[in-house]
Amino acid sequence: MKIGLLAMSGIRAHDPELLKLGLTLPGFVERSRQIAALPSLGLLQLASATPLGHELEYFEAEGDGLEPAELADCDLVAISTFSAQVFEAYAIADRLRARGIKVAMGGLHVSALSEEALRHADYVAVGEGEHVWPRIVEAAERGEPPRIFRASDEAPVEVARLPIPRYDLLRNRPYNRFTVQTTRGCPWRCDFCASTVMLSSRYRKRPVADVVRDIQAIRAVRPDAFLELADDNTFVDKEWGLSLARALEPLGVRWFTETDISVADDPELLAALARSGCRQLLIGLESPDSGALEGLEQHANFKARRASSYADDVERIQSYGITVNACFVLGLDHHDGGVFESVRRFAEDTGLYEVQVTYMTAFPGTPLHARLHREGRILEPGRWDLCTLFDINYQPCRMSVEELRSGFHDLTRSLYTAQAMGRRRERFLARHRRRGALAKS
Ligand code: B12
Repeated sequence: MKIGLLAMSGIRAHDPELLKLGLTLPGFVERSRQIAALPSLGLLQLASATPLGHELEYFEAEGDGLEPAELADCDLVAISTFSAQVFEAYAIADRLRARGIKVAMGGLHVSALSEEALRHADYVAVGEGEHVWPRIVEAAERGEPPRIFRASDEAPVEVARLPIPRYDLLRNRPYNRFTVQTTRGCPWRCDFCASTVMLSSRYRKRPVADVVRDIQAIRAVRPDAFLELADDNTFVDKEWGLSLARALEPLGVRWFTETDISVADDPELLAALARSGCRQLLIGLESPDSGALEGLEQHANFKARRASSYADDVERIQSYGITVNACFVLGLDHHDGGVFESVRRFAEDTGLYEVQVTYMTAFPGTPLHARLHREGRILEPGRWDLCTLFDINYQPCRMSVEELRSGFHDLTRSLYTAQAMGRRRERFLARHRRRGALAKS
């Protein structure tokens, strides 16, 4: 069969005022442009798990939600879904099926809402795809009727034995940033998290040698690639993190990842990360004050417990020359109108190199969605296209929707001006220089 792998890339947001703001604010646009250009690792991973004897091709959906015309030659098309683009994905699937092409869907959104997806796809995968995908390919070959395939019905996916994602399928495409996965899952249980904890509850690390092998495969396609680790929380195990950093150091790569604030506790790891080419750590602080974080992480109240040292932790990480991209979630249940100023002040006072603000978002399948739904606070149920992190689809507790929106717009305006960014970056550089001088003396 000819199998098409269809990625839905790009960034989604609907709020017209925010979009207009985004066009004029350099910081906002800079990061969006960079990350919009990432290929789908999930599909490349499936490609490497495809039974032999099939022809594979990687496609990107067009910016306007249309499918490339070449998909018409495929017998089976695999589509990877996030909530924000799922209606575009369903529309593409409907059109492909009308032409007699079989469609398989997987990914975070349809893993949470498989019955919904089965109205649009022949085969729907729930959970990690490596073991269900070969079954789907066989089902398509045999022309079997539509059904749901669950990872939980197969042997668990051993991350210690993942084959190299088929980065080679991207050879003729203009990507310069690539994703590599080093861990899956996260030990924490933040009520809003719609990331890989939705696919498997266990936290798993890959062998460092396999990560290096995957990076070599990327460099065979693009020697100067910038690497983004597609992890939720890379440095839960500091010892393993140290071995990863040491293995990356001789490769001379530049890279970025997501982790939690406890990375600040380990100076040896921070020094090794700096030497290994780690340019930035994205860390979900969520709110500058512990009160608003109470109960948000449901396993050990991790974030509320750490909040009092957030500022020192950020300073320490950045002093190693590693920039922090701190993420704040606006509109948590304890947030009132004062939160915008406290985020602005935190960013300014700590000299955060990068800051990301998003709205609290109820993704399907999360504890947050279940709770807001129970409380009748979802404004337009089923509007998954609003799950962009930049659109509001719930009734906040201590603000009106309008207060949340206008406070967010004002905060965006003040955080991403060239002056504000310049001040934060200057502070980061000064702190880093000071540390360098101390180290020399
Ligand atoms: C890289 C990334 C992106 C890239 C995606 C590139 C691409 N073309 O796919 C870019 C930068 C474009 C992106 C954009 C967005 N993203 Co993003 N992104 C990520 C990130 C960091 C890693 C995803 C990843 O590569 N995972 C690793 C792979 C191996 O896992 P996977 O994709 O889940 O695939 C496995 C299974 O799901 C399954 N599978 C997947 N697809 C299929 C298909 C079939 C047929 C089968 C059988 C199986 C299968 O098998 C795979 C292997 O096990 C995650 C956060 C994280 N740390 O996970 C956020 C994340 C996925 N993004 C998120 C969001 C919200 C967005 C945006 C909406 C942001 C915005 N406002 O624009 C947009 C959505 C744009 C869009 N097109 O839909 C959310 C999604 C939540 C949700 N449930 O929908 C996440 C979880 C982050 C978060 N804040 O919680 N993102």
